[in-house]
Amino acid sequence: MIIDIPTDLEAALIDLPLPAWQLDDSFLGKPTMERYRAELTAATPRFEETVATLRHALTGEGGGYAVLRLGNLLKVLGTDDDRFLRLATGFAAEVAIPFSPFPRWPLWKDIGVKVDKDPGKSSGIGYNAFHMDLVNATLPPDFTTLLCIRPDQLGGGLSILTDAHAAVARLSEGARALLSESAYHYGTFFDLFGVGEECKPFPVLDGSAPSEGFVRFTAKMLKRSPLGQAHTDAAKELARELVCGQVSFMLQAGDYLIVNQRRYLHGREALHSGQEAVPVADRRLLLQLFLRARADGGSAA
Ligand SMILES: O=C(O)CCC(=O)C(=O)O
Ligand SMILES: [Fe+2]
Repeated sequence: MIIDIPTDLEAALIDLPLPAWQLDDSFLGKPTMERYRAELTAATPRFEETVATLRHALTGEGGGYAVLRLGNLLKVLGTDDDRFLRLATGFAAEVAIPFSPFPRWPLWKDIGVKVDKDPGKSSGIGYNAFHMDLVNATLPPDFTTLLCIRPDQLGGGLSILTDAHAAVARLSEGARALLSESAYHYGTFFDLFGVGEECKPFPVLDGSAPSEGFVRFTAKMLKRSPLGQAHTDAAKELARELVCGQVSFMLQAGDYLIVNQRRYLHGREALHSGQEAVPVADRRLLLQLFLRARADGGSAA
């Protein structure tokens, strides 16, 4: 779902003096969240309206992801300082608590374009297959968010999304049974914060009621993790269904994609060929931020 910011809200946000954020153990600090909320809600009643729409798109019936259009704000505020990022952080904090699972990284993590990296991975140039972020943690982030600063100027890198539970519902009984076994593993787990322990091996389906819980899946494990034949086949069946149900769209500069990881999986189409010729400073750039749901599921800062 696409959410535009009403013009009068945009105007009110541009001049808002949000202070630099403070972290508390890798989580956005409570004083920062309270201050951002106070400033944002005082600026205009339209803020709370937009936030209500956003929450509904992410957690309401049939929902699971949203794109908040912040392009005009990006255009006016630029990226020379953090003013634009503070506003995005303010919106994010209304959904859940921003945090960084990588203690040595800043709160917002750069996803640029590296032509010599594994193409299927985060800042690679290839197809980044359907996955959830931090799939091998016992407590993956409830939301993953991607703020587009620059799209691929050559026209590639579409974002792809798919309803994970809908795909599971279309599987055969046999595939579902195999995916419920602790037979899957992916990736390394090193120096992470706020996401629990390493989960290895893990079941893709954890036995919670249909449409609840994570579908702990990454199609990348089909290539990168050795699995038995039956479990591989079941995972391939799921991967096919995920692709059948996919939507894809191009994030524009300033678009802020928020994904509820308990409902949707995400990925990216390959960037357009010819990235080598694009100066690094002009290449696609996303900023990634993770969110942890509040214990009451609500919005109290
Ligand atoms: O490049 C993208 O659009 C998505 C990247 C991604 O999903 C990730 O880094 O986890
Ligand atoms: Fe991802």
